[in-house]
Parts: sequence; structure tokens; C-alpha cells
Amino acid sequence: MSPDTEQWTPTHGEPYRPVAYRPDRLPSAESLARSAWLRERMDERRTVRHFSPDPVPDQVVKDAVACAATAPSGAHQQPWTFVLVKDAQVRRRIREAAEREESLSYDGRLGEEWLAALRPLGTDAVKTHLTDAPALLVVFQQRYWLGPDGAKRKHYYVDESVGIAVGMLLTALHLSGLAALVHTPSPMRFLSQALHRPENEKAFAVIPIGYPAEDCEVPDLVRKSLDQVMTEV
Ligand code: IYR
Repeated sequence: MSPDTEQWTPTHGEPYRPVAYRPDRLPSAESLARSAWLRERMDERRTVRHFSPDPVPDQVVKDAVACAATAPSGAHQQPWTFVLVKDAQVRRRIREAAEREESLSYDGRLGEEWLAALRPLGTDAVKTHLTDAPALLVVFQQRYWLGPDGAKRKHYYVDESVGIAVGMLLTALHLSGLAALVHTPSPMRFLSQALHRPENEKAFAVIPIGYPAEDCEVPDLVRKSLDQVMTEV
């Protein structure tokens, strides 16, 4: 068995060995150059719903997942699993199931207030991105650790940990030149079944990944300014 496929066992109770952490301190001019560059790049990111079917380099997606998996997590429990789906038939099955749930949602389950909030975006129950995008990453949160012998150990701050990891994933994909969408069909139980996930995992989001379609359009959104999102005390 290669190290990568060996069962991973979390530490439990035993303290980690402290190791020196002495990263070079960046000169502030260099820090500023990097932060300004990053801010500009991130402001260019857009959620894409119209994908080209062109394939994406596998390694770019894998590197982005590896970046996401560096996220901090509650008690360093790393409670995430990313399932990469490229198989067209599996993507079609996911789309069919998502559209069945979404039809019920858009036909009333969401309620008028929620539908009104969504109306500016023009979303509906038709989810072409699930079959147009060449790759889907389905993110699962591990609600607890499940040992090989069926032992269970609770995970902490799972929503926060997986949310942070997805944020880092979106950043990595964007900076690597790929477009993505965080799709959250609800309920998502069908994803556990379609992808044969174990009982300790719960789907968190489906992230279609690819290049924007040639005729891709995005809504002309306005982001809040720094002053509107930040205050100092
Ligand atoms: N999950 C549905 C509805 C939806 C909800 C929110 I909040 C959005 O920002 C976008 C869509 C869907 O994927 O259409």
C-alpha cells in the first residue's frame, strides 16, 4: 500500500512535537506589492454559470485541492473529502438528481422571500453547468472520523473548517486560471448515494470547474467597498 492510500489515523490526546517556525519576514514594500496584486486579482474573480466543455489540466485541479487541504481546521481534524468527477455519465446523473430537487425548490419550497433574493441573479432549476463543465468537485464534510473498525470520533467546527477550505480552493482555482461556481443543491443527500460516500460524510457543495464558455455572461454585480465591509476600533 502506498503512503497515500494508507488509512490516516488522527492524533488523539498526544501533544504535537513543537518545531521551529521562522519564516523570512517580507520587507513591507514587497508585502504591499503582493497584497495590492492579490487584491486586484481577486477582484477579477467571478462566479461562472456558463462553462466551456473544454477539459482542464488535471494537475491544476489537484494542486488547488492540495491548497484547500492546507486550510486550518478545528483541532486540526481536516474534516474534508473532495471527490473529483469527470465521468460524463456520473455528471449527467448528478445533474438529473440536482434538477429534480431544484425544481421542487424553485416551485415553492424556497418561499417568496428567498425567491425574491435570487431573482436578480436569474438562477433557475436548470443546471447546465453540471454537465457542461468538464469537472465537478464535490466537497464533503466529515461530521466525525470513522475508523477502520467502525470507531467514531467527533469532529469540531466542521462547517467553519470546510467553508475556509472551500474559500482557499476558489482562490487557488482562480489564481490558476480556472473558473468555478459554488453550487448547493438542497437537499444534497443524493450526492452521497451517487458517489458512494461513507456514513460520516455529508455533502457541502458541488463545484463545477472549467473555463468560461465563449459567450459567457455574468451579472454586473457591485461589490461592497472596503469601507462598507470593515470598521476599525
Ligand atoms: N441552490 C439553488 C438556489 C440558490 C440559492 C442561493 I442563496 C444562491 O446564491 C444561488 C442559488 C440553486 O443552486 O439554484
